[in-house]
Amino acid sequence: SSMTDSWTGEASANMSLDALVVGAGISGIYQLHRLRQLGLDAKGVEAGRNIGGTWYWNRYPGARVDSDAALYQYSVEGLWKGWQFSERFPSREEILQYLHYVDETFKVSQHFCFNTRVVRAQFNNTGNFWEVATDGGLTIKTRFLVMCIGFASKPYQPHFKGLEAFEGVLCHTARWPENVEMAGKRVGVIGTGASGVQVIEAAAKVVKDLVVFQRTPNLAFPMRQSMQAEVSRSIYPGIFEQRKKTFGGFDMDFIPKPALEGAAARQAVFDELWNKGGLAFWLGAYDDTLLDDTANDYAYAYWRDKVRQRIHKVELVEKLAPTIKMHPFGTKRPALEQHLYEAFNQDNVTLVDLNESPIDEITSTGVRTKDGTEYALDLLVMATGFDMGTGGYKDIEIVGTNGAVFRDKWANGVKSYLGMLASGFPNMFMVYGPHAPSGFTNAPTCAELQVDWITNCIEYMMKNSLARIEASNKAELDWTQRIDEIGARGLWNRANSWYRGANVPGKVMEHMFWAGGCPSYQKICEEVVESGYDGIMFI
Ligand code: N01
Repeated sequence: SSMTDSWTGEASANMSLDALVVGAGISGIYQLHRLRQLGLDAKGVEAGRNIGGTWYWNRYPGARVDSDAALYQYSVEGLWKGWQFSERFPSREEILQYLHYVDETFKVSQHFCFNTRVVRAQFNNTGNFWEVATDGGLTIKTRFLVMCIGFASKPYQPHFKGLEAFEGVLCHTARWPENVEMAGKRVGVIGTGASGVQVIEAAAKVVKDLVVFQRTPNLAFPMRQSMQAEVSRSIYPGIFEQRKKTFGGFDMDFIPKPALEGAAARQAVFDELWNKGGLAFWLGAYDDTLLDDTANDYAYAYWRDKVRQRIHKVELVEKLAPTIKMHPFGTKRPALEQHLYEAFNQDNVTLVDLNESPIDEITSTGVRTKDGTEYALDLLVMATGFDMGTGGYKDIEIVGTNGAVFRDKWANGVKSYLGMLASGFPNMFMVYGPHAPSGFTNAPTCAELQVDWITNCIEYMMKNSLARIEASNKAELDWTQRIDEIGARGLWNRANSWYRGANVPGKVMEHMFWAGGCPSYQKICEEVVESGYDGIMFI
């Protein structure tokens, strides 16, 4: 599975593929495997130098997953039977090892052209194929174009005044250079999302000084990391079944009771969820937590009081765990922490509250805030997240029927059918992107759900000699409206989260993902097939 024996894109000028997969992450690996299994002439392109997607790019120290290991893998029998993660929440390095292990079976990396970015794709309206151009000058004709670029492929970095003047090392968590070490350095971190939390924990152990620039505290949960003994293989089929039946595609689900059930019972339930660790306190909580403000307050108060016990610098208590929640609990994707609050207790760690004193300017030597304080830094880490959902798509010039450009189609908001198809852009599929459960679940769960659907759809087309698939305008409008309605049900609207595009200034504020849970999403996708592909036009 090394890149040396991979497809290099030769002879692509005359190449006519059945399918081209864009992206060699968790969905792209599985998608290419499934299409080749069908006997299609399918290949892939990937901007990175190797497989891994998110796990290839996000090489900041401390990167690890927030799903239990058993859930964070493909449910393919031949794979899980032979693999064992060493930790409950595996590290980036071990996930990459896993993906290379997968590749020994799927053998897809040899069909990916690495170090190659798709810059343009134009649909040929009479021939019903895509003509794809890459940054390296390849052109590839393909019947189907399957976008497996995920929802976090485009990093977001705010434009601070003076950024180019900084003489130290500047790096985004998702573009960490290979030779940058934090040990002994003066390190600044802007952003306290999941990436920020992990890099802060890793930095606090080794740096000389750490300065964290915080705008919003992370309502993080204890990860409760542990080494994993050999897991009995007999539990896996059950776990994968459960994954299909729960909101987030995890092995837990909301408690079908209101949090108002009574203080004593609630305390016991909260204690249990808290002790379980991981995302249990979120996806295993009372089912009104994300819908009802009072229920939400109970969860927040429990979290706040737990966390406060660990904060020893009095001046940080209100900043890290405020008395009153600043947004409803759980309406931003929670991060998992291992020793975040202990890190803030260290003498060499400083928290700068950007609400009190925003960043005024980046200087040649560090960061200056509005109150005039200068923080001297050797390394400035941007843990500022991603242009979620749409960013990766907008970077590519995708031209559909009648010259329509995809980024224009989405300029005023995402429009799709099932998050997989778009009207005006025939024969293009999207995996793990906007309008799907993506942001609420994890990659293997969502990828399997969508990739299996897409593969079955393409198989159906082959069997029926169909050359072209396209979502109808009406189906797309209905789906988009449904995404909005379901998003509007909960407390989501009250948080400036990437779920709603709020993290990137100027971006359309909208519900970007299907907030109805994995089972309902899967059911709808199945019903579409059973109805004879309702809302979809074939030629
Ligand atoms: O990005 P984020 P992320 N000035 O958008 C701050 C997955 N993931 O890379 O909250 C100052 O969450 C911003 O502040 P605020 C996971 O799904 C998973 O951390 O907007 N600060 C925020 O604190 C996750 O949710 C794992 O006020 C600015 C931070 O930057 C998703 O990826 C690990 C700013 C961005 O946080 C994204 O996480 C890592 C500005 N101008 C990622 N602009 C695990 O599995 C933004 N910020 C554990």
